[in-house]
Amino acid sequence: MIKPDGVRRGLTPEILARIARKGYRVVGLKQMTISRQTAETHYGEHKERPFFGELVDFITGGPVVAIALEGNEAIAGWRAMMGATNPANAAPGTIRADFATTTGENVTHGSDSAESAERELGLFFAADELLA
Ligand code: RTP
Ligand code: MG
Repeated sequence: MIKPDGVRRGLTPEILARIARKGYRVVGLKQMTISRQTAETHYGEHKERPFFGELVDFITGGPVVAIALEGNEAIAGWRAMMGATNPANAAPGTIRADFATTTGENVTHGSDSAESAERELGLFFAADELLA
């Protein structure tokens, strides 16, 4: 997902270009505004954390671009392309190192396991919005 800060800053084409250059297949692509309820489900694992309210405010605060990617080891590979959660710790050349300065606004999200990818794809896409 391209988070609201990335969309607002006009980074969508840059990020889609990186995905294309990497060689992933985009099987779903949608610009949307996330409801509070969806955001709270999406980030449910963090609901006891002190930053949860801020995180939900942020992710619902403007349109995001939801992207369904397919490719060899795409979950780990996309997380590697994003870099560390805190941009200060992200390796040079990663999206967060190149385009972000704070953990709170770190431009992109990536599912962290096959289980979370399946859950999140179901949250953001209807079956007929995904290519076979
Ligand atoms: P994401 O879920 O957004 O792809 O990021 P991630 O796996 O790298 O990091 P995660 O631990 O899942 O945290 C989710 C998002 O919450 C915000 N966060 N803020 N203030 C803080 O200490 C803090 N820690 C995490 C970040 O925006 C992070 O991407
Ligand atoms: Mg996460």
